[in-house]
Amino acid sequence: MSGPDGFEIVLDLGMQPLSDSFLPPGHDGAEYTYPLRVVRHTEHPLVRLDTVVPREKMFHDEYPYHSSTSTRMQEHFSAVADRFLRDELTGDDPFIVEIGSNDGIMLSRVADAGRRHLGVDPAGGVGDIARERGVRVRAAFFDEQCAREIRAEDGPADVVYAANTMCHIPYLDSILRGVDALLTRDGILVFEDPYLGDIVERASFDQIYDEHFHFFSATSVQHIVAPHGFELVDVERLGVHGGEVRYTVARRGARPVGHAVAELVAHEQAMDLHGRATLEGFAARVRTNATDLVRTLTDLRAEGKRIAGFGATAKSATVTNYAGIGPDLVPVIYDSTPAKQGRLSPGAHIPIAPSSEFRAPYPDYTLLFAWNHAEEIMEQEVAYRESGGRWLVYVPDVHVV
Ligand code: DWN
Ligand code: SAH
Repeated sequence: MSGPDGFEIVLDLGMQPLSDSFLPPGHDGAEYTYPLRVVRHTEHPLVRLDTVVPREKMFHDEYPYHSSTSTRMQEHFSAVADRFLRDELTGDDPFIVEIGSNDGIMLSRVADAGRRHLGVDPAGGVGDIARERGVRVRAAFFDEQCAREIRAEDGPADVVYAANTMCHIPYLDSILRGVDALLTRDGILVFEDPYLGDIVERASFDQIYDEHFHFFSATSVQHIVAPHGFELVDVERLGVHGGEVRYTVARRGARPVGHAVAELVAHEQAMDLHGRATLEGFAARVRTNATDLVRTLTDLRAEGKRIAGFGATAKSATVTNYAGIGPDLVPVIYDSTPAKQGRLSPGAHIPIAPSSEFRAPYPDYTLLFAWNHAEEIMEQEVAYRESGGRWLVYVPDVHVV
């Protein structure tokens, strides 16, 4: 199957709604949809979506994802901030810019330490929360133009950081020109995103949705940054969000390249991560996984079991709409985010209820859409397991916990 220039389709997940577009109750009008297809480049190590959804449709003032809903993620980002404060923001009046600062989960720590910073995020609602936490925010899409404006107003940055945002941005050349304009001579660009190697190994196909445009690897990041005079100098595998990698990029020659880079590139070569056969094997597992999930839910319903979902994640839009899971199989999804509660999930129209309502009488089985926060959620909801309730997870395959 052919895709955009030089790309071929490896997985077609059909027409999909916007993953973070929760609908008002009773909504029965049309929803914006786009074809969700994963493509690989036939010559270069690049795996991405083939269709660009206009950025304003996804990221706007009502963007409902609040990063700080997870305490584990708060800890994760406090540690990130502490590391920057210790290792990078040490010179005379250092400056850090974060792309996709959301509700200030990382920068609030930098603000507390009194260091010069700027968060850039087009989502006004979460931006206001960040401001309340003392974070300086610019409501904008970061791109070359925005970077040049920041440079003119604030001077060069020692660090440009982005978590779960770089992979959301189709226009990476503009971003990298902007980073080039913004960074000091030995400044660094650090970004962390879901790792293609983990997605393939775990068949975590719900990482594929409108907002996740690129599926990065060490090899692909090397390829993407090189034309801009940058090189990948460090990689770290992270356990958060189901498996991510943190990439550190510097101007070519400005910093020593760590051993971890060659090791991860070798791992990707050994698994032929970008190869057609590998990605087609992944696509086959995804289809099996979705079929198994629907069969399991259908069987449980036929036995009269009560089912619910937990975590109205962006990821769950792909699972429900690709597998065909609606309120008949999962009548409700519990979630702690006020902006999602009382609304309907995109496409599948499953009602979202506050997670405080997840209590006795409990459902018999709960489909954990937020499987990446399994430990945190299962700890919080320990009474559910104790009362005989069971968690149902679909990554890396369908199983009961
Ligand atoms: O990349 C992205 C990541 C960082 O966040 C964005 N494109 C959108 C979003 O993706 P997601 O919605 O799949 O992220 P999460 O972090 O898996 O979402 C967890 C959901 O579960 C949130 O809606 C909050 C909810 N939750 C809850 O109800 N109780 C989460 C926790 C930890 C809880 O205890
Ligand atoms: N960094 C946070 C938020 C991730 S969600 C975390 O890891 O939890 C992705 C965020 O990127 C959203 O808040 C979205 O509004 C923002 N975003 C998307 N495109 C952007 C761009 N071009 N510039 C800045 N922020 C962007």
